[in-house]
Amino acid sequence: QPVPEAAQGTRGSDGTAFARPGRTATTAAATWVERIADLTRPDDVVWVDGTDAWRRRLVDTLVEAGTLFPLNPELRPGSYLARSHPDDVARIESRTFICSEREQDAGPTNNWREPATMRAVLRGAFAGSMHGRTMYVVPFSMGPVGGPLSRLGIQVTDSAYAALSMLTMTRVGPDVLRRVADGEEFVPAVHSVGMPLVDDAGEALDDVAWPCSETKYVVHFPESREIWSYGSGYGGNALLGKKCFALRIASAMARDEGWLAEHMLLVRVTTPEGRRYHVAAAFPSACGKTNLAMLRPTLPGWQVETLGDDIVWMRPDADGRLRAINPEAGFFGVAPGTGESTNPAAIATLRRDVIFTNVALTDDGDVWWEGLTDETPEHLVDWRGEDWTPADGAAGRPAAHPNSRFTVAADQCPTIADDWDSPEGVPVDAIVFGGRRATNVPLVAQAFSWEHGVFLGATISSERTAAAEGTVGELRRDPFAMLPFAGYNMADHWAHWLEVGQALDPQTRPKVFQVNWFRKGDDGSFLWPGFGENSRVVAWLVRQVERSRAVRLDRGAEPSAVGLVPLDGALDVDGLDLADGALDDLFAVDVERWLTECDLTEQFFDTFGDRVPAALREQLASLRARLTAG
Ligand code: GTP
Ligand code: SPV
Ligand code: MN
Repeated sequence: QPVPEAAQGTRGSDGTAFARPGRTATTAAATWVERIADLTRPDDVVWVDGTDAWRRRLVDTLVEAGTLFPLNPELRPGSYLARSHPDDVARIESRTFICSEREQDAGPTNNWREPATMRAVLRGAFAGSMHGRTMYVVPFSMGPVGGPLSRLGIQVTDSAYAALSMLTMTRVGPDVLRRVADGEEFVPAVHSVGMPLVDDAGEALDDVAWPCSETKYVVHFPESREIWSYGSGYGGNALLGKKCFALRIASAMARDEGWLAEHMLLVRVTTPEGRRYHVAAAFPSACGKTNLAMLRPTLPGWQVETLGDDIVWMRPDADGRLRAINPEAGFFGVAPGTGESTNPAAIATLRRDVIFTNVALTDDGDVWWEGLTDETPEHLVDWRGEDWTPADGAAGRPAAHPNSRFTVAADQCPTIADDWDSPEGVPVDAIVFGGRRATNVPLVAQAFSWEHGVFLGATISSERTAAAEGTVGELRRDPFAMLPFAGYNMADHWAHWLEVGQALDPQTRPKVFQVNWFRKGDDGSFLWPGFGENSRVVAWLVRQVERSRAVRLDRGAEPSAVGLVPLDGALDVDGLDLADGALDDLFAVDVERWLTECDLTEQFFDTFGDRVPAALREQLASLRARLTAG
């Protein structure tokens, strides 16, 4: 198929570049790219079409710049290590903005700026910000190209690392290029590391391996569906298809169009009888999505296949079923804690063709991080590029940054479902909300109703992790695991969930559950072994779905104050080596603590004023009534 006219002159046929979109560049995409180039003044503009030649070219550029270090090809073929600037290691929530026209539409959980004011600030920041650099134009698709739930975006970036990562995390290819050239709608996303290579006097400046700026902005205009990110090269700040588009902008689109964009993993569970169910689960950042997505069941006969590990787009179909796709094409997963015993599927995924960022380097040119192996190497180069020995670890300096990550194609995962990229997606049978809670929240509970399920999602609180700046361990509300990712008022998000529930057939509407792998005993250790053993919980909740559809006729649950919990014996703990009393402790409901939790929930709801749906206030009242009745 010939390249459309509008794309000619913007892209060399050999994949090489040239200065500016040519005279035939008349599409909205080309006009927009030209406008951004006029503002940011890169030395050249190149359209990236995702071919292998492009991948190689970006890798070569990054190796030469010292951004990527090639790993030992015998141990880790096709793989590279990047070390970020030590101040550019995670999402920066304090610099993330939702610039809706009205402040109340961003809501109390988002940083809001008046759009015109923010636009002026951005114009100042981006003016000349790419001077001396190449601007890569990366047209991408979230979701299979042309699929009914899929959307296009274009990221322009002066970071070859971001461009290369986008090739793995999203779909980039000549087909996408053709679509944007044909005038198909796209979300424009501008990214600059904010470190031009020419100063105001026109003098050339030295480049560094990881360019970034002290000043950072991650800005969203939900009404005009635009993204502007400045100053950071790391993860969700810079790979704009991910949190910026697929969650913040997409959640605003989804509100307007009757679908859902969520911070969820997606798996297919097959029972020993061969029946298949699909489970979507929302946990806050670094709370176990990738691990559950790649679960290897310890329960005999059960199978789990991976569909997605971070983001799910879901829409009610014509039959009133909720259909879900994973809009991404790769995993940007947490390295620390990923090992053969915890997540063997991830370890197998990482054998080749991986970009590792901020992990440690071994003396034989391979990677290492805390939790990869039981034994700690005697010598490493740590994530900052400094010599490291176990004594440093003992002194509280981890070899890998706690938010170090791997970037890898989804289809390298041995547990990936054959049809993981089917455009129509899969029907969702169960929705799970989780968090990291040392106390209170039981191992698993089922919501009494869709409304109760929305209440469980709305009231998630979780201990903070290293995925974003902030104090690790501090308990905070993270409703729907979307606190940092909602593109509109969180209370409206709850109302939207209630509404989407109405559009679903009650017979097949997903059952909703809450889980907590992180409850601790008095001695401070986890009560539940987690990881592969989580299959026991997954099996129970799938059986509950079967019971709701009369596939099974036995009883599996009994009511507690906080939800339906497994009847004695219904949760299979055969062969599990639990501490004495651990099972009781995992489900214990401490009424006093829960009533305190209710007070905190009321305070939390009050921050949203009258936008909190009445149904959720009613759920809170019912919870209190159940707690005091018991
Ligand atoms: P993001 O990519 O930040 O959205 O995170 P994620 O939810 O995909 O987190 P991930 O699965 O990478 O888990 C992060 C951390 O949680 C790792 O250190 C894991 O070892 C730990 N973890 C995951 N599952 C379990 C579990 O079942 N039990 C315990 N104790 N830890 C777990
Ligand atoms: C998260 O923080 O939830 C992530 C990593 O998945 S990032 O892409 O940086 O947002
Ligand atoms: Mn995430």
